[in-house]
Order: sequence, then C-alpha cells, then structure tokens
Amino acid sequence: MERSLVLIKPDAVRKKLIGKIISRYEENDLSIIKLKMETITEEFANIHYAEHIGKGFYKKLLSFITSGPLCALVLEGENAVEKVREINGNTDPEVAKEGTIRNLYADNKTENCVHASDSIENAKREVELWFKELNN
Ligand code: 3AN
Repeated sequence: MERSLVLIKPDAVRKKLIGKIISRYEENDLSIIKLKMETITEEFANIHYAEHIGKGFYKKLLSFITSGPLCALVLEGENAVEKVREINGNTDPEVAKEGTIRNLYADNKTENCVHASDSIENAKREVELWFKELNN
C-alpha cells in the first residue's frame, strides 16, 4: 500500500470543487486516511515547495497557495503516487488529458486545482510535513 499527499488548492476550494475532486480519488479505489482544511503561511509554503524557491513562477505560486483555505489529504492505495498524478493530469491544463481534474477544472499552470506528491520519496516527506502524527 502506498500513500500520497494531495492538496486541493485555494482556487478549487473557492470554486466549490472539493466534493467533486475527492469523489474522483474515491472512485479510483483510493482511501482517504487524513483530511484537513487550513490557510497556510508563507513560511510553511516555503518548506512544502522548497525545490521551487527561486524559479520564475515561484512568487506567483507562493501568493496563490497562501491566498485562502486549502484542503490537505493523505490518500492510500495500490500505486497511489502514480495513480493520483494520472487522475490530476498535467501541470498545464491545456496539456492535461481529457477527463483529468486539471483538464476539467483548472484555469492555468498556477491555479491548477490540485497538488500531488511526485515520487514515493517525496510522498513520505510531504505526508510527514503536513500530518506530523503520521510517522510512515
Ligand atoms: P506538479 O504539481 O504538476 O507536480 P510541479 O511540481 O512541477 O508540478 O510544480 C509545482 C507547482 O508549481 C505546480 N502545481 C504549479 O502550480 C506551479 N508551477 C509549475 N510550473 C509552473 C509554471 N511554468 N508557471 C506557473 N506555475 C507553475
């Protein structure tokens, strides 16, 4: 069983898409084992997105991700990391395959509704960062 950290980002929360997005994961046989809503600080965002600090899009990403409440969840299931990324679709909604969350609901590369861990190693780091009580 694998775990992945998912964020339903502030744009999706504002558009009242939490239910629709969560349904897609559940319909694909993933279980929600943790779930919370909060508005994160810039300090916390800098830890989560450490690998992107200094990139051209980072300031915009930082201001967006701290702009309002988001929903963080840990999903568990077979092949969860890869499965969630397939369900989410490409970072760029114009490239994302038809039927993926980003194809259906995302506006652009910054406001793209969801985040998911991109490797098993990062999933472990992110799950522990967001849910300290889960020592996986
Ligand atoms: P993904 O979330 O698809 O794994 P990453 O990890 O490459 O994408 O990027 C992290 C986040 O940074 C993305 N979710 C997206 O919001 C933002 N981002 C990535 N590339 C760009 C870009 N070229 N322009 C604007 N925002 C970007």
